[in-house]
Amino acid sequence: MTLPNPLIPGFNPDPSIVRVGEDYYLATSTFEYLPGLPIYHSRDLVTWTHVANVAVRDEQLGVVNAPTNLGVWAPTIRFHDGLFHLIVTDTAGRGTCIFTATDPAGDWSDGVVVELEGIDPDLAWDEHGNAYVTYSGLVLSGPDIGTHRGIEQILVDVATGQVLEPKRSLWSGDGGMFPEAPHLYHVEDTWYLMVAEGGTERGHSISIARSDSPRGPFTSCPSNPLVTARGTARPVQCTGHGDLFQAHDGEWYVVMLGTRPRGMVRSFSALGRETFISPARWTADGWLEIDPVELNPRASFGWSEDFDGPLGPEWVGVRRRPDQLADLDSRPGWLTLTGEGEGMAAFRPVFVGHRQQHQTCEIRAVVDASEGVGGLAVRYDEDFHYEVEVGGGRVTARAVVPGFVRESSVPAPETPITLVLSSAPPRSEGMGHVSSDMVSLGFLGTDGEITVMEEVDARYLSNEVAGSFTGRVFGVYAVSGAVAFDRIDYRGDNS
Ligand code: 6LW
Repeated sequence: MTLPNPLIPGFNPDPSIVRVGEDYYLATSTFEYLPGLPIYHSRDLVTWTHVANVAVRDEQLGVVNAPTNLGVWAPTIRFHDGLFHLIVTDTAGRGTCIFTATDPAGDWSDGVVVELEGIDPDLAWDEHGNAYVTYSGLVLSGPDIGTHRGIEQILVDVATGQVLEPKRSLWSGDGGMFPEAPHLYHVEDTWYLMVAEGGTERGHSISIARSDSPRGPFTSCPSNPLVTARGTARPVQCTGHGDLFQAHDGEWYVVMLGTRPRGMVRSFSALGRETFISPARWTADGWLEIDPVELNPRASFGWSEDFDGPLGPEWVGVRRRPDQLADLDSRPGWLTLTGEGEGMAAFRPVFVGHRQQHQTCEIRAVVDASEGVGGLAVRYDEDFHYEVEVGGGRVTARAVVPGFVRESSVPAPETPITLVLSSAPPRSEGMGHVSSDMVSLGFLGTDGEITVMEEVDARYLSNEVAGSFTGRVFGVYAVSGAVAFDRIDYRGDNS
């Protein structure tokens, strides 16, 4: 495996990929974050650029009131008849929608709704142009909420979203719980149905079946599961929710989600579910093989944002887009956020964030809070967040998990002030460390040295504890008044 793995670090679960010529486009889930549905682009599978987001307008998604964990789940991106299609479930808003674009790096349509009761919709066409939506029949509302009806399929008119025939049930894996993430592939004369089963946690796996028809009946592969990390000590766990594609050199791969838990046996995944890749191949008897996922982290990298121009597509907000919050004009070269009276516990915080991409990293933010209160935070959701805040001439370090707040405060040395938030493995003692990492909260003193105010066990900001389907997002926020940020510097090691 010469490709970097994670392929796309940071919370990027439920990946779907499509190749057109030598261009690869990949989309992942975004839940309650906006803009929704990132589009990553590559021409070599190594370098990936976040080129756009599908949902950049209010009317495209109903995420503004989405509870944590809901929102936008599991897209499928495909190309047909000269048009890119992305089908996805807006679980607490519009339901299942099909968005289209002529250029995935450009504007996407407002989306048409497909009436179905389920998640993880796939889109595939047969040689007659019939469009099949194959999905996981999880009931998300009403008296049957939580019922799992297995893998189901309908025929749709992709232009209108109209369902053209009653749903049918298909093969739903080999008995694992939560058969999900179905994808249909037509390879030579055979139709393959690939699914995830076992649940997206440590029991996750990928299975496949085949048929002469996209409608089935499907025969299960005797060597299922094709990939799983369950019961292993592999550094990449929870592998599943895969999408198969053929590279322009003819090689086959599967992108899928995985986690990189750290700590002793229990171990905790700070970054959430990330996008991984693994080579695949067809066997002589017409089945697929997928290699176990190998960890191959990129070399250390960092970046700086000086707010001298528009924010890039990688910046996210919570149930609101950054462009609805960020003022880049009042003080050129600075990002000004205006607080609304609540901090990071708000359902819709005044927060502009970025996915944490490394297990070990340091983030610095230069802040002028002379006219307000605000700071630098890392969040899992509104109940699990750690932050270092400045206002009223004082710096406050705060760690919040349900039912507990740890906080300390000291006079602020100067204005503007450089706030520092870092994540590092705990110092190993005895049998090594139980937690994933320690988060340090502090600021740069006038002597250029970092004053660490609090060093907090951060296992609680993980998808094993916080429970969110997302991952750590750090960023800057305002509580009250106008808070100006001159720059953010991010540095991660090769973790
Ligand atoms: C996704 C589904 C899943 O739609 O979680 O647990 C959902 N499995 O495949 C969100 O990632």
